[in-house]
Amino acid sequence: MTPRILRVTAVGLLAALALLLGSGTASAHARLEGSDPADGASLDTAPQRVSLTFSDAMTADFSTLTVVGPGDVHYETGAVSAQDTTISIGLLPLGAAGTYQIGYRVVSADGHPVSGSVSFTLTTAGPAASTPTPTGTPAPAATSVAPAAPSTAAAPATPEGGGMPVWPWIVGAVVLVGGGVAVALRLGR
Ligand SMILES: [Cu+2]
Repeated sequence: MTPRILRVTAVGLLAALALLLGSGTASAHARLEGSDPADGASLDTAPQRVSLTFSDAMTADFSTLTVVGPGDVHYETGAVSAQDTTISIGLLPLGAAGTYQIGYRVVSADGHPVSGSVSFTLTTAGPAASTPTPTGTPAPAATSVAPAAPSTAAAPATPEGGGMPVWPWIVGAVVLVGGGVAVALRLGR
């Protein structure tokens, strides 16, 4: 092996390493880092908007937010808006006191969908609770199945389990062995 080949193999090894290191960070899923209202918060005033902050920059495309209160009533209104790492949606006037669940489904920068929910408690009935609601009619059970999991049919999901390619390791091993041989040859001259 000539020094030129040695140099070429060294570049190859560095490229393989960069690919390995790079794939570790680039394929991280977006993580929920916070919300407003915070998960588990108790509020006596109804918020007019909810927002969620993630570990990655978010886009409104393919992001869905739902806010579901007592009786499986939805309160989200308007479109999801995104700014940097935060997505938010407006709320209709909240109704009964109780638990409200903020459900989200977003797509990570690496294309993987991420979903989950946080919840807050409204301790004082919101403005909408003062409007007369039908009483004495028990709500039919399970009219809406899984309200917190809206589907975005167009989410560009990439198959899970593709994982890290094996070939950079093979390239790296071959290059290491080749480099070792070349160094041994040079030293032996
Ligand atoms: Cu991912």
